[in-house]
This record gives sequence, C-alpha cells and structure tokens, in this order.
Amino acid sequence: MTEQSPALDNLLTESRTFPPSDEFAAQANAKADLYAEADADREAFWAKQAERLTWDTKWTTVLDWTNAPFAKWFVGGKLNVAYNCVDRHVESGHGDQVAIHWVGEPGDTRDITYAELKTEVSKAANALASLGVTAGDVVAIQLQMVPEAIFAMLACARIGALHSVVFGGFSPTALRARVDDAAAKIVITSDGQFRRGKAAPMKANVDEALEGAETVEKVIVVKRTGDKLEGEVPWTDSRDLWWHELVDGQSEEHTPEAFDSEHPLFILYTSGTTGKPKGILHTSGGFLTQTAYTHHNVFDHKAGEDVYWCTADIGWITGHSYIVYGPLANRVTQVVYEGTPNTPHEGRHWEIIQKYKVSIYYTAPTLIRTFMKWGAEIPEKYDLSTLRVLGSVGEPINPEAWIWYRENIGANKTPIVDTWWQTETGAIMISPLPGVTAAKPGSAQKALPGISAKVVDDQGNEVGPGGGGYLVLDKPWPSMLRGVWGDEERFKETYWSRFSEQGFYFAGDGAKYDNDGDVWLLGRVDDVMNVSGHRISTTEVESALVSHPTVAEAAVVGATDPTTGQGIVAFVILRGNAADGGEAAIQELRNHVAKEIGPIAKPRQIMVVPELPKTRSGKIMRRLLRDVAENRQVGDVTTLADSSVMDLISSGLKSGK
Ligand code: 6R9
Repeated sequence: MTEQSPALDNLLTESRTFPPSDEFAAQANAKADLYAEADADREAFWAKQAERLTWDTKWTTVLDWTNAPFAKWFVGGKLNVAYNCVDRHVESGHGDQVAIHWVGEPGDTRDITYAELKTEVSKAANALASLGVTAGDVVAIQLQMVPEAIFAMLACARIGALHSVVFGGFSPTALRARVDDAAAKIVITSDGQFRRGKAAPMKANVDEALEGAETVEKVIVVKRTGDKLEGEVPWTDSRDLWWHELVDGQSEEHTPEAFDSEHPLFILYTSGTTGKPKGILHTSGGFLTQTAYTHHNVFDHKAGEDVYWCTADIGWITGHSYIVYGPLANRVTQVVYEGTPNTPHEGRHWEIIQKYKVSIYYTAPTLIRTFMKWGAEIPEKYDLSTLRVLGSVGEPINPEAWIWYRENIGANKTPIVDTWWQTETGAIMISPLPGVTAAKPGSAQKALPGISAKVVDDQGNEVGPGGGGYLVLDKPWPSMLRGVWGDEERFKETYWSRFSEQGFYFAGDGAKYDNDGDVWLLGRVDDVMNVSGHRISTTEVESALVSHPTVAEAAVVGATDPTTGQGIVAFVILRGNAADGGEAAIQELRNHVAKEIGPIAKPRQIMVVPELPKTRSGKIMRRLLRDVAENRQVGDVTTLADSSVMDLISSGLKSGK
C-alpha cells in the first residue's frame, strides 16, 4: 500500500461536515436524485447529458467499448466544438453577454462578448486555414493568459486542428520535445509576458526551442509586451508572423465544419513515471459533454447570472476543461486573469472578485495555503459577498486550508467542492455536489453521477469501509483519454495493465474509504510528485540533474511542503573530479534543472551525498530518502544492499558535507 505522509494522516481524523443550506439546495442545478438516475441507466444518462450540446448529426450509439481500452462515445455523431462554445450563444440571442472579463497583470482590461469572441475565433480560424492548417494538423501554443490563447485554441477546434498547449513556464528544451513528439506545424506564442511587474521574453525562448525543428512551418507571435520588453524580438522573416498582421485582416465569417464525435480535439502533455512526458489525447463529443455536465452541476453554474473564475493556467488541463471548453459550452461569463496573485499586491484576487462580482471561484490548495500565509486581514478588506460556490483542485486539500477557505473567503456559508480528476480523465470525476452533499473538509467524497470509482487492494478487490488502497475507475466515462500520442503500448501499460484482469483504469493515486464510504485521496503512488498542483516526475528531474557534467547520480523525492503540497528534494552524487558541492555548485544545479524543464521543476533543496540507498536489485529506495527530506527517523533499512548507506548519508548531512 501507499505510504502516507503525516500531513495526510491527520486529514483522516477530520469529522466535521457541512451540509448545504436549505436555500442553496433548493436552487441547486443538481439534486440528489441525479445519482439514482445515472445508476438506473448510465448510457441513457450520458445521452441526456450530451443533449446539452448542439449536434450537427446525432449519434447512433452512446458508447462503443468493444475495443477497450479505446473508447468511442456518441458514435456516429458530428459536431463542431467551437460552434458549441461560441456561435450558438450568439444565435440564441446572447451575443452581447460578456464571455470573458480579461484582466491584464499591469491593470489593462478587456471585456469580450460572445459576438466579439465569435469574430475573433472566426478570424483566427481563417488565419490558420490561410497558412494551410487543416483538420488533423497539430498547432503548438505557448502563451500566457491572454485572450489570444483562448481564441487560438477555439480556432484550432473550429477547423479540426489539434492544439498542444505548452505551459508558458516550460523551458525551450521541454517545448521542443513536445513540438517534435506531435510534429507541430505551427507554433503560437507572444513577444514577451508580464511577470511580477516585469516584461520577460517568450519569443526568444521559442526561437531557442525551434532551432532546427523541421516540422514547424510558421510561428505566430502575439504582441503583448511591445516596447516594455528590453532588447529586440528575434525574428525569422520567412517563418514568423505577427498575430495582429495575420489575423486582423481576415474575414469575420467562418463556417464551422462538423467533425466526428471522436475527432481529436487536443493533446496535452503530462508527466508520467518515466522521464518522457506523455501526450494525452482527448477527442470532441465526449470531452465536451462531460466538461459541460460537470461545470453545470459541480459549480452550480447559472448562465447569464453567475460570474465564474477558474484561476488555472491554460497550460494545464484545468485551464482546458474549466476555462475554455466546459464553461464556454455553458455560456459562462468568466474572469481570465493574466498575472500572479500578488502583483501588484496580495489582495489582487479579492479586488478582482469584488470588481466583477465573481460568484464561483475555483482554485488550488497551494494558493489557498499561500493566502493563509499572507493573512486573513487581506481578503477581509474586500467585498466577497457575491461568492456562492468555492472549488479546489490539483491535490488533496488539508482540512485546515479547507476551513480557512470557507471561513475567510466563503463567509462561513458557501459550499466547497473538492474536485478530484486528472489530465487523463479530462473532466471532474469525484466531487461533492454543492446542493446535495454534506461536505467533509479534506475528502473529495463521491464519484459524480454517471462516474464509477473504487478503492481496491493489490489484487483489485474493493476494500471495505475504513480500508485503503488504489483508486481505480471501473467504468468508461465520456471525457476519458483516448490514448497517449503515438504510443499505444504506453497507454495500455500505464493505465490498463495494473488491473488488466478486471479492466480497471489505474489512476496512480492512493485512496481510502472512511466509514461512510466517502473517498479520501492520499497522493500519488507512483514516482510522480505534485508541486503546487503540478505533476512532475522524479525521473524527469533526475535525468535533468544527471545531464549536468558534475553529477554522477541523482535521486529525487517529493517531500511534504506546507505551501506547495510537495517540494522537490534531490540527492546527488557528484563526479569524482567535480566541484566540492558548495553553495554555488548547488545553485548552478538548481538553475540547470530550471533550464532543462522549467522553473516549476527547480528542486527546493539539493543534498550532496556520498551514496544512494539501493535495494539488491539496484532500485533506489525513495522512501528512505523521503524520511531524510522530511526530517524523520529513517525507516526500515533491511532490504538495502548496504544498510550502512543511510548512516553515511545522515552523518554526511549533519556535518554539513
Ligand atoms: C486536474 C489535475 C492529477 C493529479 C491526480 C492527483 C492530484 C488532483 C485532486 C488531487 C486530491 C484532489 N489531484 N485533484 N488529489 N484531491 N481534488 O490536477 O490534473 O495535473 O493531471 O493532476 O493531481 O494526484 O492524480 P493533473
């Protein structure tokens, strides 16, 4: 079974519950009978959810699971995803409704109505088509949170091209690996981005990434920082185009073509247990159905009334599913914010909530803990009374943070939805329903209506109340991944081989039932760390470290961190002739990892050690290193090939070597 960290242990002793108020329950989108309805006939239930969308051709079969684990949902159906997120709202008379209240970091703002969104997306679609982009092509997007990022994604969807969004903080090396893996034809980026009040280059990094990249024909550059950016924007005349020059002159008319329900919508890379990120593939009809369904029910979203804000970045799945697709399909009015939460001051989020009267706010535990650190007196200064639903995603939320969130942001009354899901699941899977569930701080509680999840032991048998094991999904769901880009074997191996006999999807998370049968997520059981809600594999960081000339060997663990959930702690053995492991050398290694992967992967701490603890078969025992990283008594060392290694490590560290 999974090793529990102390922080998670105390989470299981939480016993308070918070039922919704009668008032909230009465007006809620989701009522308790949704569970029974879904249980009675799952496929009929999902067919009904798919009716939220506008289909060009209706499907003939709800689910084809004959070629498991490759699912097909709404087989034979045809739709255009961008039409569903944009045009149909204009056609139904809501063209003047604001789709996006965009807030730039320096304070500039832009309100974009659905009519304007339709124009922008149509022009961008025409622009891509003019460059020869057609259905099935891959467009890589590395952009900060500017409206063009959303226009670009929807423009791809509109013409049937796949987008592959690469988080803006990823290094040139990481971008290049993703561009090559998917053979991207176009890259969309910006000149620079505002970060904590400063303009930092983007295009220069993209150029570095694309040196010699053979598949890339054009690079489209959104002008964002302009003359605020120091130095020239590097430019290749034959390849580079300014977004405004390319897009502005395009026709505002674009007829969306209907694509098959299973037409690929996007690829999004995520860390797995090996060093190479996996391109998770999502398709159209099922993905949009489940993101729209969950956005409606989990956030209790009311079109035309609510103002919604999901603080994720579009570089992650949360941004795809809960900024772009689900919300826009549901005719949301939402805030999109470009910057960091403490620029120019630590009340920025609350100021934005007050200004736009945000009613639904969806963020990550790491940020909630940061807000806690900054102090409750900051949100106190703002009017947050419009908030009526709060959400959390990305990692287990500790009860303390949950309670703080409810008391200080939610006026002690808003329901909190702790939503468990993954890049691979595409949409929320386990979560309370805000008008139904008596919420328990720290638990994601129950699979949503239409979804089936179980906690099982090593043999795949469901554990009883109070029991712990692995989280599995035992029935296919509409927004499930359809594969790993270009690697069928890896798809089967990673997700479907662990419980192949039972045909369960293995999520990679440890979980536990409490005595009421509610699910508590306990963190990853594989070598994937969760830092501020971002998945980073230990192997990825290890290979970045050993690619540095001074490093002979490296082992990386995720150690419990009060703010970021986990922090990256690396143990390195330096080469014989290498530097002494002093401050400067360590700093260089940290920077090296940032350069190889991105600043989010920078180890919190690097310890130089003489040896690493290994089993007789040569496997690094990360459990023991985690003990050291978390300042605990080192656990059982009997399976080590050389049991004195841990003494060597501990004494070396104590003497500061
Ligand atoms: C949406 C997203 C997925 C991993 C997942 C799990 C962790 C996400 C959680 C949670 C406990 C929650 N995770 N939400 N753990 N409670 N509410 O975060 O996708 O970036 O792919 O990460 O995040 O470990 O397996 P992704």
